[in-house]
Amino acid sequence: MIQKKVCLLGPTGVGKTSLVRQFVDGIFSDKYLTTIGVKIDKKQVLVEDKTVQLLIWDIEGVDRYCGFNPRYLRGASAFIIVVDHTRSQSLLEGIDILQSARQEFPDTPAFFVINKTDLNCEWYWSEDEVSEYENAFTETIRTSAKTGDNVEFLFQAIAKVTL
Ligand SMILES: Nc1nc2c(ncn2[C@@H]2O[C@H](COP(=O)(O)OP(=O)(O)OP(=O)(O)O)[C@@H](O)[C@H]2O)c(=O)[nH]1
Ligand SMILES: [Mg+2]
Repeated sequence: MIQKKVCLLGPTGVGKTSLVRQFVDGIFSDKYLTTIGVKIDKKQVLVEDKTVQLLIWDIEGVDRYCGFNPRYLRGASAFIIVVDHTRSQSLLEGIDILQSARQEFPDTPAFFVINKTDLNCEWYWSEDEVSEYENAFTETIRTSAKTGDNVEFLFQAIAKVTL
């Protein structure tokens, strides 16, 4: 079977772990337990008659004080950079994270995931702002780990680019 490593990266608390839980176990919790280090999950997806085993590396959130360990990204077939659409600052942080990853891995496909779309917020980014940033990414997908909206679609799209 084909195995592909994909890495989830992003600021803290944007919903990386929740996206994995929703995709792998079909569950969502409102509780917030921050990830320390990295947690690896597996799930098989079917892409055009091929079974791909995704090894999903859920990496601890990046914040002002603490970057991410670039060694975690080694051998990844794709990156997923997650941001929170209710926190406009997280978009800028997401771009910084992409740039750091790109320094060492310039050619790895990177998906831009705008999560928590089930929540309303007063600080919606303008479409112009977002599209300016989107250009840096392979694809942009809006998700909700809570409702499950687009979660399956995201990992299917990821599996597809890794082949
Ligand atoms: N409403 C809503 N809440 C979400 C969603 N995704 C995550 N959350 C909540 O946001 C909080 C943080 O979620 P996590 O999945 O732990 O975030 P994380 O990015 O893994 O955080 P770190 O491991 O600290 O980097 C939790 O309270 C989740 O319940 C979503 O799509 N919608
Ligand atoms: Mg986490």
